[in-house]
This record gives sequence, structure tokens and C-alpha cells, in this order.
Amino acid sequence: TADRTGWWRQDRFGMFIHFGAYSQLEGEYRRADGTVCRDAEWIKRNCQIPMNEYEDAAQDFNPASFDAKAVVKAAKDAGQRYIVITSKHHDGYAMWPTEQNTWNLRDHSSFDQRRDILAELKSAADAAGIKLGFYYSIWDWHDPDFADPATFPRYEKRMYAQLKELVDNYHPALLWFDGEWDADNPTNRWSAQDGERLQSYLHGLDPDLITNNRVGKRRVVDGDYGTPEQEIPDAPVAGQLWESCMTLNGHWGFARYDQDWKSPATLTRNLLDIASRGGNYLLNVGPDKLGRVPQPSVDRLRAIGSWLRTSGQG
Ligand code: FUL
Repeated sequence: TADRTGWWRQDRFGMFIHFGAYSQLEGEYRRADGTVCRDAEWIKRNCQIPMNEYEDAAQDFNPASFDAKAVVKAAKDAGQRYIVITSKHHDGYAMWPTEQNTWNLRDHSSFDQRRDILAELKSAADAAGIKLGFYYSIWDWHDPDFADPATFPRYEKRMYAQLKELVDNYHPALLWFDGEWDADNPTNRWSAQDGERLQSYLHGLDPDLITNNRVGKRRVVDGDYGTPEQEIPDAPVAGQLWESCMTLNGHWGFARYDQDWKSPATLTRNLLDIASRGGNYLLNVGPDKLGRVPQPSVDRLRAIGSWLRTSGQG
């Protein structure tokens, strides 16, 4: 409804954060034969890393330098007013201590067991008056019940339970779904009806929750807004709110080899272009394996913010 999306329509500019077990690899996988395969959050699949090796890498994941206050400050300095962080990407790894499995940052990592980065981010965001949302991938490469239609209902039950944990424990303002498409099964593991059922379940948990259109099948009626990716639509769909998500370099997750950063001028122009067409801009950062936002990202965010302030729009 108009009321539910009011803050979001007004906020306009948000920070996307891609952070997960893949961050531990920093975009590079060295195969046994010495060759290196490069990717980012898709590295498990695109570099065909055996699950046991990927799990071993996750076991070493120790983002001890993740600093929620610094992340929130970087967003604030840029003029961003909401943050959306990956709670679970396609690799299925949960960034909070979920009770549904042990494939998560508490139970499968080398991270301080007392810490919970989603809780840290929530309190830092609250303190700064920034809204927090979670990205959640429906597609799951790790859960053994996902891929088989016979067992999919068991997976779906766990997914519902995970989403309830997120809503009840962290009170996100928004859920950003993804992976409703599924490259292994393009015909329909996840249907529009599945999306509708999930949406009403979520609104039962929290009637104010905003969701994107990838909760269903990206139809105009799915979720609250459209999600053009790495592009600014020339002709936005009439009657649909939308948010363009974009990277600062060429990748969502941290990729140490990618230094191809967009210029502050380009980024600021994108923001103005999007805002002038009535959209939101969700601009991504990918923390490294220690949890640090790369300095080139911080610099660019600050440059956008200072432009906004000098032009009196911040
Ligand atoms: C895509 C994903 O497959 C990418 O990894 C990224 O998360 C992007 C925002 O959405 O569909």
C-alpha cells in the first residue's frame, strides 16, 4: 500500500551489501592444477568448486573487522538512507545464527561466536535513523532438499522458518528476494502462487514489511517494486515502483582483482537520472573477507554525498 512504501519512496537512495561465505575467497579460486578461476558471489557455481572445498573455505571465514558503525557511517556519508544486506545468497550460507541448519556464520566459520553481524547492523542502523532490509535468495545451492521436487516442500518449510527468524529477531523494514528464477530448473520450481503465499505469510508476520518483485515472478503485481539490475529503465513500467540496483565496480561480492571502479561523476549522474525518473537507487558494496568495505568504495560513496550536500540535496 501507499502507506507501507512511504518511507521507501521518500528515501530514494540505499546501500546494497553483498557479503557471505563467498567473500572468504575474495573472488579467486585456485584449482589443484594451479590455474585460477575468477568470479565473486557466484564463484561456487561458476568455478565449480566442490562442496567440501567451499565448506572448508567457509570454515576459515572470520570477518573480525566487520564494523557495523563504519558501514552505517559510509552509507550516511553518501546520503543513503537504507541498507539491504545479503542474509543468505544462492550459496545458502546464512549470515545470522539460524536454528534451521549449521550452514551459517555462527556455526560454520572461524568468527567470534558471540557476534551477530545482522544484529550489530540493526542496532547501528537504528541509532543512525537508517532502515535495514535483508536480501534473501530463494534458490539454494546447499540445502539438499532444494533441488528435488519431492523434497522441495521440506526446504520451503525451512525457508519459511528462516524468514520468520529474520523478521522476529531483527525486524527488517524490507525483504529483498532473489533466485525465484533458478538456472537448473527454468520452468518452475518457484511459481507465482508460491510467491503470493510467501508474501501473505510475511505480511502476517509484519504488515509493514516491504518486499521486491522477485518474491514472485517479477510481475507488476508481485511484491511492492520492480528491480532493474545494472540498468536504468528508459520506460519504467507504469504503476510499478522500482529500484535500480548497481555495482560500484563490476561485481557484487568482493573481487580483489576488480579495480574497475565507476567514477563519482557517473555514480552521481546515475542517482540523479534514476531519481528524476521516479526510481530508487540501490548501490552496492562488497566487503572483503575480513568484513572491511573496500576503500575505493568508501571514497566514492563520500564523493556522492559531498556532491549532494554542496548541491543542497543531502
Ligand atoms: C542477481 C544475483 O544472481 C546476483 O548475484 C546479485 O545478487 C544480484 C543483485 O541479483 O540475480
